[in-house]
Amino acid sequence: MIELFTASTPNGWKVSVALEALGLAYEVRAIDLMSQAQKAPEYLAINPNGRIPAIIDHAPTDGGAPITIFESGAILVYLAEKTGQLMPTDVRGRMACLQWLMFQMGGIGPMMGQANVFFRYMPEKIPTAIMRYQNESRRLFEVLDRRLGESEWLAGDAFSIADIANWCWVRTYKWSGVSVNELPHLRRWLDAIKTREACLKGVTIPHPMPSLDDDEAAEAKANFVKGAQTMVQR
Ligand SMILES: N[C@@H](CCC(=O)N[C@@H](CS)C(=O)NCC(=O)O)C(=O)O
Repeated sequence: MIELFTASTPNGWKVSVALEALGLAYEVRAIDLMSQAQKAPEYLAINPNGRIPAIIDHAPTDGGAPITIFESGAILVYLAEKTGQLMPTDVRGRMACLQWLMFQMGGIGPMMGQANVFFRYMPEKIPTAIMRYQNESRRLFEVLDRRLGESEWLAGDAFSIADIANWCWVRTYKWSGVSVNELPHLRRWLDAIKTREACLKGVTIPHPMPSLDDDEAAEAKANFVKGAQTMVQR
């Protein structure tokens, strides 16, 4: 059994989507980011970086003691290698998969994350900061669009952990105010992934998120933004 320490955010979804896609048994430990549960000593013993996600695999493949892993990209690689799924095994396919995973970890995630913070959460709106992170996110979207114009999936012919990692972030493009207009290949890929059962389920873990587009969810959205504003100023 795998324990998953997570919250309803793109980095958390990456792992719940992968666990769903792989059909692995897991138990969810919801971490309340607003109350700073991620900085509690008992959680820092699991993830010294004080962030979600993290996992503990109580039945690792080496048959040894439970293994604890933090950093969503490392967790995705671990799960793919544990099951022999969602990552090609030939050297070219494996490297294609890892390079698009790293592209998400080092580019899409940090840039969209900062675009969200400056565009939506920070009470002071600093135009140069907003522009910098939105422009960089859009540039990275264009890189993805070109790749997806030549290949059905990021790693090649098959859906992989690289698609999961990038999709969990790119699907939140409205949160960071970045457009996907005139990116037909990216939109084709976004639409293709969102109907997959594992993806639909994975993004409701640990809780379904209020749609940030939905007027009926206006109150939930206002509370969410207020909580996030408090968090980013700590
Ligand atoms: N590089 C890390 C980033 C993890 C991360 O930034 N997680 C966010 C949620 S998406 C978090 O825990 N934020 C809480 C905080 O900043 O205190 C990963 O991919 O696992």
